[in-house]
Amino acid sequence: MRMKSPFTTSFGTEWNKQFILVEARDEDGRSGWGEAVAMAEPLYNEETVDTVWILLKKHLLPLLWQRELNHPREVAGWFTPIRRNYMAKAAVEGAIWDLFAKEQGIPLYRALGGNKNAIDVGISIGIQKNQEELLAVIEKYCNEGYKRIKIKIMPGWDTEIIAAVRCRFPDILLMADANSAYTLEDINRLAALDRYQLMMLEQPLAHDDMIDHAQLQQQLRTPVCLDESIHSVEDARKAIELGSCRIINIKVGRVGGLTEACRIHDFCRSHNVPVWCGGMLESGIGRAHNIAITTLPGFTLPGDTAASSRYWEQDLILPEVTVEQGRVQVPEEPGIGYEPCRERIDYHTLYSETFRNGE
Ligand code: OSB
Ligand code: MG
Repeated sequence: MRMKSPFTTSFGTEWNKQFILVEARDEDGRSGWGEAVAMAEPLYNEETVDTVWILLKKHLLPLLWQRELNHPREVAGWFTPIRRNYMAKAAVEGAIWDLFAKEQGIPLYRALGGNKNAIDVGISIGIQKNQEELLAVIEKYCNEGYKRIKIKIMPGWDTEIIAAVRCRFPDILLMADANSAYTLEDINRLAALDRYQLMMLEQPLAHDDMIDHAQLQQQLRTPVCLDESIHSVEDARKAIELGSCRIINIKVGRVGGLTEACRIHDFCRSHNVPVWCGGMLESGIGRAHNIAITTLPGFTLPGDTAASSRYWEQDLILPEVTVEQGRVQVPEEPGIGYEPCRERIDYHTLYSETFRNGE
């Protein structure tokens, strides 16, 4: 799916989003849907659209056929012997969670233990051509009501940009995401950001690091938030114990699914660490899952779940996700609560394959 505008981060630019959807069907003809958020290139993490396909076909789906499934929470355990490949696991598990909620006749957010009828959302803004364009884009999204502005930073697009944004918008909730573009050698440059009242600085250091982040956090007043470094509740525990961050970004795909996302939420909540839901430029299907998980009470900070129209001319779900005054209403229909549109999905589908229990 072509995005309305390119999205640039410290690791690259995304124009055409390629992704895999998983549809889980039961004997009664109901469907549950999941989205694999891995990108075409292994730049955010090591997974790609191609690796997800192989994992699904050769390793994950065969595990599902081996036992009788009673509850979606069992799936994560069955997948545990398979190392990493979190986004592939999450896509299958998400489809099963949606199907389960539909079979129970309850919204997915209720099945997960959520309790909000609306969620606060912010927006993530990619690196722009120049400062003026960034300021214009921020103004537009502030006017649309988004509750928090996140800007992407990298060496050469950081201190001066943040200073300019802060000068122009003194009161907005503002944060910056570096997607691992810095090292501890940049510590003075990063510490200089303390004067701009950022809500947090997201994943400044290496994608797989917690040690250097702990050292950085010790020297920053600004809270560090980990994104790429967190794949499990064990990772969250270690990060909190080490002091590597004060906030955690939970992405359902990055942690292997909704069950693990709930566990991380529970752990952080009991340790008074605020969490929020990140995004991966999802279609409406992944977006619906993000909305559901954000209804858990520990998601106290606005996430990156923006409106469908921020990304797509036409999303894959009906109705599309809309944002009013920085809030998304949580649907009460069973499952993800948005209807995947077969016609639109078929239009974009390059390849599909059906796998049946027993084959
Ligand atoms: O680091 O949060 C990130 C998009 C792609 C890959 C990584 C990230 C992002 C975003 C965009 O920040 C979030 C969204 O609007 O979906
Ligand atoms: Mg991030």
